[in-house]
Amino acid sequence: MDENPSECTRRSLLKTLGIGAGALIFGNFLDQTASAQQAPAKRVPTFTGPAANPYWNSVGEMATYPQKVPLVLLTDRPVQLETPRAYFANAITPNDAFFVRWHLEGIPNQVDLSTWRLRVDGKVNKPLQLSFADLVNKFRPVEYAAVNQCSGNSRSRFQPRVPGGQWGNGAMGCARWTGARFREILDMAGMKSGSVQVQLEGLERGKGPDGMPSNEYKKSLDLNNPVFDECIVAYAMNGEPLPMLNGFPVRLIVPGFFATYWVKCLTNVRVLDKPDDNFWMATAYKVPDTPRGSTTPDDVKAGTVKMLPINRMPVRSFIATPDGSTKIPAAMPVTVRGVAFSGYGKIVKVEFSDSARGAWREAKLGEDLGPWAFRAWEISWTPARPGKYSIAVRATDEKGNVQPEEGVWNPGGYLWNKIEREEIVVGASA
Ligand SMILES: Nc1nc2c(c(=O)[nH]1)N[C@H]1C(S)=C(S)[C@@H](COP(=O)(O)O)O[C@H]1N2
Ligand SMILES: [Mo]
Repeated sequence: MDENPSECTRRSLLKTLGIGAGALIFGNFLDQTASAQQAPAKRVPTFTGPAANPYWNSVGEMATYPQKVPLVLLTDRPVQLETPRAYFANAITPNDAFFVRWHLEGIPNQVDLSTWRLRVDGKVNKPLQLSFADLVNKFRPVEYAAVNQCSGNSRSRFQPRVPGGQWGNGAMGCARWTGARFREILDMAGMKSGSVQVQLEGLERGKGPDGMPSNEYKKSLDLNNPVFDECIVAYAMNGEPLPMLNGFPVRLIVPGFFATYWVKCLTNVRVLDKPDDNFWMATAYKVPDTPRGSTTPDDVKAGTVKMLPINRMPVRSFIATPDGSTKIPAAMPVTVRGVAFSGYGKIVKVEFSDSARGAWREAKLGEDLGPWAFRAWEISWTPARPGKYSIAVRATDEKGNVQPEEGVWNPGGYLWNKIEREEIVVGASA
């Protein structure tokens, strides 16, 4: 973990934000493009053809939102956008291609930093109101790369199907996050004894999903969970201000944990002396307390399944390329590329196979960006003869967790991590 991001990044960030120059307003530039909430999304034609793989981004429409390249549109109220597959050939996902997911319809499209504050209250000795400049200047900056993955990533694979956004594999991304240690902020406020959780809330309001609350999205973290000391309140993403849609001005980073806790546009931090029982903690984002969080519709109906708040992300790996859109001739080497990650620690091995019955070969791992980041990998593959190949990868993490062949099932559509096979057609040699 890099404790000393270059001063240069910080200085340029403060410059970008106009801090020091007296102009503390940021976000107005969105007015010149479109507001995520008021302007209709610009629609561009879908990519179709051989690249349309049933296991990836098969939703039919692309949309452009402020500060974003065209992304796969799941829903526009609330905004849910998926990152196209090709971006997962690299360990870092660019800000403008990073997926987007909100629960409420009324999301902020600008934030005035001259009045915005991060409030810390509840069971504390000294409530705080920190400005953006306070966060940047009063705390030692911490920087690390970490994967943000939606709990429902790959939900469209579930059989029987479950309600919720029918994501392909693109509800994930990895960025370098820079920010202040959450623990240090809470130490400044001084938590009272008997505190058990810290609740997080962002700036958005408005209608929630059908049957779910409006005007609030609140998540809480256990103070005694070791992840607590790893959390940062991030004010930079890949060395830049966070895009509005990804939580400008600050969001919480909870490395190794699913994104539901990574609260965006964070503005209220409340120390609690009893466990949070709001809908988003007590009802939503719960997983069965069973191996791999898997159960059956019958057991759910019988009401016998004990549920727990979702937490760490199981080990996963993905092939970004080839994706079936380019012709692959036999007897020619192809470089297969992708990423792997685990919420339980560093990736130690990625293996590739080109047949459902075939042996696994070890891929070459790319740069190590730390335990919570995507680990890029690549391998050279030479399909000997024309025909159909079933290609797949599987990753192993430092705890010895390896991706299994079997899927999971739970009512929320969470924790998908099985090995995914893909059919590739190889043509006659050139
Ligand atoms: N304020 C706020 N933060 C939020 C959410 C939200 O609805 N509101 N959704 C969470 C969920 S479920 C996901 S998947 C991630 C999505 O992060 P992204 O939009 O930056 O990709 O944000 C998390 N943080
Ligand atoms: Mo999510």
